[in-house]
Amino acid sequence: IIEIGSNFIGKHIYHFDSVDSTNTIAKKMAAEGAFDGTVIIAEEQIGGRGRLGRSWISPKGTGIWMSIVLRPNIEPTEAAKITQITAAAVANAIRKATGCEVGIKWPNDIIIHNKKVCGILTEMGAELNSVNYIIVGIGINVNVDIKEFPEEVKKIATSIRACVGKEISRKDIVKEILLEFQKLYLDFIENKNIKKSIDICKKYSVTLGKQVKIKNRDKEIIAEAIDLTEDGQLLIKNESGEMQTVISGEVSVRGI
Ligand code: BT5
Repeated sequence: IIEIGSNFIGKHIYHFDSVDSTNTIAKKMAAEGAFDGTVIIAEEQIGGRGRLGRSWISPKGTGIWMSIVLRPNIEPTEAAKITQITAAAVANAIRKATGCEVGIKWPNDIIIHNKKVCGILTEMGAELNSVNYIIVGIGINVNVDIKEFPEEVKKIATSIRACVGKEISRKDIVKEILLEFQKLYLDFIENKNIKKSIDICKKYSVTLGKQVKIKNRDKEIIAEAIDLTEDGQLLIKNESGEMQTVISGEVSVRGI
């Protein structure tokens, strides 16, 4: 347990050497009654996960691989809001701690110079219409050596070290993320909206105003990304000029 947490998010921090996936550990701990705000951090993940069964490369000692256990009193349909809160918190935190000008690619990527430096994986445990727990997983390439990545990931990934030009303390970044996340998350819990987070997501968005390709299951559409709704959904204008909202899915921004 490392002493970097605040009075709520990160009050209890569990630090592991090597795990399968911090999200899997967090789920298990949540099911066994872990406190709201518990944080799990690992030096290395052997089975780090992305969305839709994809894998997340998590080499030893150089990245931030962590998960936060949350127990909000919300409906399952609201879980996607947590991803937006997290993206806003991580973007703000990396900017503050490193000075790197990160952008947010809706819905779950933090990017630097058009390359992915962080991914977010939100998972949920729910019964009927109530959320039992939400796990938000955050993976950040801090001092990771991207040259060691497989060819297809190397092309799309970057690290904070590559941006700053030197090694950066992972602890400083974790600390900043937990503080930022707590601020934005409490605002959501107390005021029942995510306005502050959405404003940050809009400010740093690399998606808005661009042509995007949206893949959802078998369907694929080309559209223009117009705005984020107050719930954090993407508002798009499709090829026939109609506006519609997208809850989640694969979004590729043309040119990125
Ligand atoms: C994500 O999925 O971006 C969510 C990643 C969440 C990782 C964290 S680490 C702590 C916690 N525990 C876990 O097991 N997971 C969470 P997605 O949007 O599906 O993107 C996955 C894709 O990103 C892969 O298919 C690769 O192309 C690429 N990728 C894999 N590892 C990467 C890395 N380290 N840096 C940048 N891109 C990577």
